[in-house]
Formats: sequence, structure tokens, C-alpha cells
Amino acid sequence: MSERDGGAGGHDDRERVAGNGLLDRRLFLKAGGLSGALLLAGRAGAGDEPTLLELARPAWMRTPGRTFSNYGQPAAHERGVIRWISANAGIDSNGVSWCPLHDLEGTIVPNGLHFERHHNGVPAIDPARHRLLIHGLVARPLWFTMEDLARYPMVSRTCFVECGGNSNAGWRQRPIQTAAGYFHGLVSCSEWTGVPLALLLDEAGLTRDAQWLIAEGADAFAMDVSIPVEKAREDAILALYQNGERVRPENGYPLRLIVPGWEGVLNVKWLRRLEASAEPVMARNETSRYTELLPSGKARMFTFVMDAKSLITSPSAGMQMRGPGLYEVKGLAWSGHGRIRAVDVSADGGRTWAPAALQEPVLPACFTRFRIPWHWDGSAAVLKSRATDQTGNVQPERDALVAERGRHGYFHYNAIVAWQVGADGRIHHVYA
Ligand SMILES: Nc1nc2c(c(=O)[nH]1)N[C@H]1C(S)=C(S)[C@@H](COP(=O)(O)O)O[C@H]1N2
Ligand SMILES: [Mo]
Repeated sequence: MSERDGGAGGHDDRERVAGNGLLDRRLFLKAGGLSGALLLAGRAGAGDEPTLLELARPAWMRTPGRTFSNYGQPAAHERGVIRWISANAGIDSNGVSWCPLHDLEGTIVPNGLHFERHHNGVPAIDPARHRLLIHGLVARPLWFTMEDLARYPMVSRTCFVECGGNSNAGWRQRPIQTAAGYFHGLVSCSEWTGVPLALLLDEAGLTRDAQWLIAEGADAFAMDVSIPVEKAREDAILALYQNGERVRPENGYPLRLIVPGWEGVLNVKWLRRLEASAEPVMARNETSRYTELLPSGKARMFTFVMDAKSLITSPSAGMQMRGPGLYEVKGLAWSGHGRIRAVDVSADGGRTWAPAALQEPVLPACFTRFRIPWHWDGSAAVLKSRATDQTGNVQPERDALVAERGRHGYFHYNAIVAWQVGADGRIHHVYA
């Protein structure tokens, strides 16, 4: 993280809005609000400083820069910003890669860093030889080439895709110590563009009994799941584009189902078949997986919607504070139920809370960036964030979540995340 050490700072006590140094969320927005509070300019950095001569005429101003490129790549100095791969030993086509949320800003995840979950690898699909079939309980079975689909009117939806198993390390007895994204980064947010599914369902003409759509992918797992027709009609799209370019192979090229706000598994990649049915197919991923035994002895299943969640991405686990002073505490919040209404932040482990600023636009089922200024006095502190969505769904404390779901859970972990800032400036994940 960047260096921030404003000493005593320019803010006064009226700007303190909660315990342990949290400041008014409007502080950074007010004209002159900073008024010397940061004063970072001209401070010596750590180690190898450029000389004044070098700054006057840097090496890269003395020769022409390199030429154009057909497809741009991140700066070489950013090569540490990567997905963290966790594939199954022996079967490396099955597993996940984690999105480095702790290294990113704003709300859109670059395509090359979108998390991945493959059950049997990324298929090498020739788009000219790929078809989408819509059949089952329909008046007219239809099939489409990718070119056919590209002729339909399209819409864009900026939304997250989150694996139902994201953050599952939170169920463990001891807090996992890893960077925020390698704990919570089975979620990413993109602008997806494609054909509203409702349009094609109308063309096929669903019969009265058609309550479910069984979606199947063209991977070597032939992954299939069932989706209620009502949701499919409401806002699902057949995505051809991801952040302006064609969907990446890892994320479903040439065609992917997007089901905004619902479990990642429903967003079938490499989509090849939609079968209208009266009943769900009872596939592996809706029976042996995604079914969870509760303390009552009942099991919950078809828990489609991803609940309200947030986490502080900076400062976060593994980062190092650069001395006492003013910092911006920032992070991401999202909910499958709709828009984020509020994010509260605590610097004293949840004793007192203050509302963070929500960066516009605040969209349904989309990452929302929150920010709040914090004066760190250099002593131990515990940072937490708590999201509330437009339906009033509030992110629970971990104890409450475990009490409700018991210890057999694996999916849908959305508890409040706590980062402990030590007096030495190091940051650890804690259950607090
Ligand atoms: N065909 C197919 N679709 C799939 C999967 C898969 O393995 N095969 N994985 C699912 C799961 S469990 C998730 S969380 C998301 C992951 O999407 P991503 O890899 O684009 O992040 O895709 C879903 N769609
Ligand atoms: Mo998933």
C-alpha cells in the first residue's frame, strides 16, 4: 500500500465519527478537507531514491519509447498482481484460481484477473462449430450459431459472479493467514453484454409446465444445473462480451449464461443447451454439492441468492502500515438481493461503527466500492466492515453465522471479516 504518514494531521475532533480514529466519510471530499493532513509530498521513500540529476532527465526521456502493440499487457513492474492458482493435486483441470482483490481498485475486475472455477478445464471451442440448443418443454425447439446470437439486440449488465464456495476458509477453526483476495477472491465483477434470455425463451415458446431451465456447458465435465424460469426471464443474459471484448476462454467463450446475483455455479460457461423442464435435473452441483445440513437436522438446498457481504481490501492481511497517520480504509461490498444500502466500518473490533462513503454508481448485484478516512494512532486496532443491502439483509458477525448454520457448512460464508493491525504495523486475519 502507499505510504501515508501525516503525523498529527489537519483534522479536528469533530471529524471523529467512531472509536479509535475513524473520521467523517466526507473528509476527503470537502474543499481543503485534507489541509495538510496527509503532507506526503517530498518525503523520502524507503531505500533507493532517484538522484536530482536523474529526476531532471530520467533515462526514459532520453530515448524514444517502444513501438505499438496489437494487444496491451500490464506494466512489467505489476507482474506480481496475479490470480492465485489452487488446482487439485493430480487433476489440474479441476480447481480454482483466486482474484487478487487486495491489489485492485474501483469495481471492475480486468478480464485477465477474473477468478476461475473449472470442473474439468477450459475447453478449446471453435466458435464456428459451437451451437446453442433450446429444447424440452417448448413449442419450437431452436438452435443458434454464435453469429445468429450476435444479431439479436443486446444489453449490458455490470454484476458480480461469486462462487457459492467463496470465503469457505472462514468456517475453519483458526483464521487463515493469506491475502484478502486469496481468501475472498472467488468473486469478480464485470460488464457482461449479450442477449436477454427472455427474448429467446419467447421465441421458443415455453409451455405452461416449464418451471426450470437445465443449462449445460460444452466442457469435458458437461456441467449442468437447474435455474428457475422466473429468474431466467427476469434478468439473465447470454453473454458474448466481457468488459467490451469477447468473453475470455476461461470465463466461458464463446457463450456464457449470466444470472445476476445468484451462485456462480448457475452462470454456466461454454453454454450449449437449455432444456425447459417441469422439474430440476438434480445434478451433482445441486444435490451432493450445494446442499447443507443445518443444526436442526434439516438440509438447505437451492439457496440461489448470494447474501450481503463486504470486506476491507486495504489495509488488509499481509500488508504493512507505514507509520501512524491518516489512511483511507477501503473495500468492496456486494449483494445478490439488489443494491448496497450502507457499509459501516469499525476500527475498534465492532464496538463502534461509522458509515463509509459509497462510490457511485451503486448498482444492483454489483461491486460497490466504499471508503472512509482513518487516523491510525500507531496502536493495536481491529478493522471490520459490515454491509447492509436494499432489502435490509445485514452481513452477520461470524459467531452468529456459525450458530445459525452449524459446522457442516461449506457454501455461502458471508460473515464480517476482521483485520488486526498490530502496533508493529503488520496486519493479520482474526476472529474477533
Ligand atoms: N460449463 C461450466 N460452467 C461453469 C463451471 C464449470 O466448471 N463448467 N463452473 C461453475 C462455477 S462453480 C463457478 S463459481 C463459475 C466460475 O466462473 P468463472 O470461472 O468465469 O469465474 O462458473 C460456473 N460455470
Ligand atoms: Mo462455484
